[in-house]
Amino acid sequence: MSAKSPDVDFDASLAPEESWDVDVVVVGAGFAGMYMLHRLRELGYSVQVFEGGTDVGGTWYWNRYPGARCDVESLEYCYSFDEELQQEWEWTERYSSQPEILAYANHVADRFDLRRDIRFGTRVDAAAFDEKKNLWVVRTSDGAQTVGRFFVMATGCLSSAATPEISGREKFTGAVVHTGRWPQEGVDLKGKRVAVIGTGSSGVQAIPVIAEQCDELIVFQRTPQYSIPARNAPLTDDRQLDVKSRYEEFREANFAMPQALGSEIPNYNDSVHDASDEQRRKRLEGAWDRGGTLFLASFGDLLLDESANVYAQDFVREKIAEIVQDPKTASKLTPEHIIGCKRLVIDTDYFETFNRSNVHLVDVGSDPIQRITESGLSTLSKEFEFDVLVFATGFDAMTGSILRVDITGRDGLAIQEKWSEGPRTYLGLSVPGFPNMFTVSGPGSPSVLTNMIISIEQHVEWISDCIAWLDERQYVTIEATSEAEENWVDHVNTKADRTLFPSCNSWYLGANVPGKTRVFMPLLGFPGYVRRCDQVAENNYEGFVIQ
Ligand code: N01
Repeated sequence: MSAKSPDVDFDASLAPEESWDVDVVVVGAGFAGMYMLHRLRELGYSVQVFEGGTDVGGTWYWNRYPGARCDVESLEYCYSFDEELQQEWEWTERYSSQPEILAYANHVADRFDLRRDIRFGTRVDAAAFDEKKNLWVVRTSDGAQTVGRFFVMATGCLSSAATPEISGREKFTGAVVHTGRWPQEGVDLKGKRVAVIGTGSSGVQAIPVIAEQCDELIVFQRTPQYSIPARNAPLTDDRQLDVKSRYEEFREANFAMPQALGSEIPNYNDSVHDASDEQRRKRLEGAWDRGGTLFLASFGDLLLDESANVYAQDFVREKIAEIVQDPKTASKLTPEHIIGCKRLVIDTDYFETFNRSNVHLVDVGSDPIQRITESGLSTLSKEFEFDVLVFATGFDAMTGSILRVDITGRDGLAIQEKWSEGPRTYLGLSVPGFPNMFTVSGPGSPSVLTNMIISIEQHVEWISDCIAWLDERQYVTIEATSEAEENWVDHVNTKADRTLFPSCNSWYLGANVPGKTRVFMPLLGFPGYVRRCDQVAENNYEGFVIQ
């Protein structure tokens, strides 16, 4: 196996003999780290959480760009573990805005007194497993070292912002921001010429709001995007009271859904091929009018069969042509790829924004960006000038925030080496060679294909129950076997290969990061996954070596 990562300049033998600072070291104080801390504390464990930001919230702390909003409905995108918490918090809109979600995260931190065990403004740089003492030694950006029996990466799936290497970036004299690292103090766009590179979910949400704030907006689009109206609206008291009167039942129904959400939105299993033109149109129009990501649940085979998918593609293409007034702009905005294989985007007035006179669309798919200049950027054929450059270019998803920590397991094995051919886990929770380390919503788990908060809760509860189970029996280590990992990776791939998901360049596959191995990282299907995790625990953690 590989040698230790060259960046690790400390070694785990620095761990004091048979003593540790805390039971569990947790990395990240987003929704995963916060609940991990709370649950472990309830079980009587000592925990130290490290967080690079200055406060809680994780992805919602960093993604403060104009228009940032959740694409899961607010009554679902919140913790379910505490009945009083879910009753007392009042959501104001169908889909919550970033400020409201961040306020909720702060409320949770206050309510459960979480901050006293979180060291903010502190990144974990490295972590190494001491095989003799069975302890994790964790080194942080403040130069300190913390020793724990267990090590949990609660670092989020979309936390490592990706900025493309474009030559000349350092020459640009205006402001440069990334949507995933938006400054806390905001960016004054009034009277400015703004450029946005990227039209994924972040770009699609930001563009309409930026267009209203700035003088002139240039959108540099490499791949056109399918987007469905969100139909965001104020949340009525009636709806909120209704759900709160039966929250448990509402949650149970959502847990049973493939994505752990949307139980009250029609999900159909029939084939689009069996519907008449009129039926098809009616169903898709209904989903378009209702809004939201479950547009693709209008028929059972839209994500399984390319010839079925075409109906949904054509439907959205027609909508774009209806909304966008200038036919040339409409044509540039019209996607050709399979709908849904890149994550489906939901928007508020995205296509409508291109009817504004201060918004210009540049197709950098056909006329690629060459370099950034002092005053803007140049494509192959043209120069553009602007004052603010916004990168809405996404994330090194699912693995980026794990791989940027120098994690060293048994025999000096570095996680970067272990995952050099793509991430490999057992259950998305555990990696052979890295005993007593867990990943919350790691690659190989349903994570980004579900309501993340619900997936996080399931992982946190599984991990904390596992730690308690080990301690009750006085076991010291747990480690996934290579055989279990092999079977699990096959299982994840087999499920993905039955669908259209692997058929285009998406961040699900790591295709957005140059040089990243192309592997479909999340697992499809929440209920089956939960059953499997429960079964593993019931069978005394089968697939793991326990000592
Ligand atoms: O990132 P993305 P995102 N030159 O990777 C383009 C979640 N999220 O931050 O498609 C020019 O989707 C790239 O072009 P292409 C959600 O899960 C949720 O928008 O690679 N363009 C693409 O257009 C989402 O899926 C919400 O050709 C370049 C864009 O940048 C995930 O986060 C809101 C380029 C990146 O799109 C990521 O979304 C926001 C280059 N060199 C985010 N490099 C909610 O609604 C990249 N691009 C909850």
